[in-house]
Amino acid sequence: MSGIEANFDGLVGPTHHYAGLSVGNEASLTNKHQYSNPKQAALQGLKKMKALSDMGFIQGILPPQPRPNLDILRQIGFQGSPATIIAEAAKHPFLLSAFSSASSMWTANAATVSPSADSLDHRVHFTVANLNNKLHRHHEAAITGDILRATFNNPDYFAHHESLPSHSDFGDEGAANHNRFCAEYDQPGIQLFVYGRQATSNALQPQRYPARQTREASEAIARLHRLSPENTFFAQQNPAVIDQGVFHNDVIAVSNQNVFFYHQQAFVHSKALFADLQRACHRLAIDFQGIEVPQAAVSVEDAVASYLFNSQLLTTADGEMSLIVPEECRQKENVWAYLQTLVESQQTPIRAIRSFDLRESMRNGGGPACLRLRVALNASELNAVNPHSLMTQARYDALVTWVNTYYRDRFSTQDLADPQLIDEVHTALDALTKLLSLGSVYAFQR
Ligand code: SUG
Repeated sequence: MSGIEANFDGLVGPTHHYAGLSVGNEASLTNKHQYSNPKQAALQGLKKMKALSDMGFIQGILPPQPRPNLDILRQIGFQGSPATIIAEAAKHPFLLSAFSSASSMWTANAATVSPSADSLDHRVHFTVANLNNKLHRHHEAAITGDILRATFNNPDYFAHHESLPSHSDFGDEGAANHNRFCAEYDQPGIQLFVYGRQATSNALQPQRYPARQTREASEAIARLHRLSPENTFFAQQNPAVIDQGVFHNDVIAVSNQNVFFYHQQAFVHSKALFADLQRACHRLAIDFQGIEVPQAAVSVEDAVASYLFNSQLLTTADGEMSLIVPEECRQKENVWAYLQTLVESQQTPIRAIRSFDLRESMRNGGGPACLRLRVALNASELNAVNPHSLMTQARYDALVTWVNTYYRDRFSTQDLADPQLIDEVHTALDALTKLLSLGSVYAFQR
């Protein structure tokens, strides 16, 4: 085996709801206060995981986090029994929503991961994202770290780093702003970190929406992961596209092995960037191939509405590539026409398109690529992963039963005040950690 890329998807949590918490994320703001369906959301995610596993890919599962987060509600002064804390917090709906968000489902933001082939110490490195740009996401970091340590639990192979200092100058959103190019997954590659702004310079920044990732954060991760400077690049996302709703780079670009699929307006200084990448890839015998989607074919607005680039670009057993896109791409005529032409042209390795209905997650701005954390592994590293975190037919069946047992099928922000909810969530998560053999990863279990 020449190394694989596993996808670890976040299982949607039982409190999945639409609260309009993410300024800069158009879908989150548009769907504020709509009813959600947590059961359907979780089942849609599981269906994608199972389909990829059936296609022969290694598919992992990362569990949701306990919500509402009582610890943080206590930290901001709510006191008493869980029921009292929730009743008091419900008088501040924004706070209760933020600390009940199921946002950890988008595991592309859980951490940045560097494969062992790129690291000086030959271990797979994980740095948990601090997500400090959003109140409802910054409290994911600690539990995400515990979950990753329980899933990749062998220090001979896996190095886990705490999240970066929780200050906006070190804003870090994880793998959603990180790309890697390689010939084979277990061979040295080129890592490309994409940032939205440089904290030490006001020169180029979006005006309307926040730039969540800083260059300083990306540089810190490259140091922590012990990457070789000559194989590591930092590029700025075009601030104009952030202002149009591209809040993470994975909303406008996706990479796999030697291929980079991106929008014409994705980056500043594109020409220089691509010349650098070409040169560096050539040095490592990577046949770099950029597929630039012109604005004339798919506008940034259409890219944001369809989530064309929030797709998963995967190498199939025959060495060709498939693009896993959200159903919304099929519904946008010009996007779907572009994809048909791309495949039919046979000019690129992309030979098949598969669409998935992920509507529940999409309505909060989370497409196929947001839901997964990529981890490139060699055979020994894959062996060291908690085997119960990997998708099989039996695990899929057990997880579907688990969702059907514990999840509600209609949920609004009002339901967050329900005093039963927290027990319901804890009972569900306790059963889940047994199913995934993760041990007591949650504080409420210890
Ligand atoms: O951080 N939405 C998430 C979506 C994350 C998508 N991830 C990637 N692109 N990788 C976010 O904006 C919405 C929550 C709400 O409004 O209820 C939210 O957090």
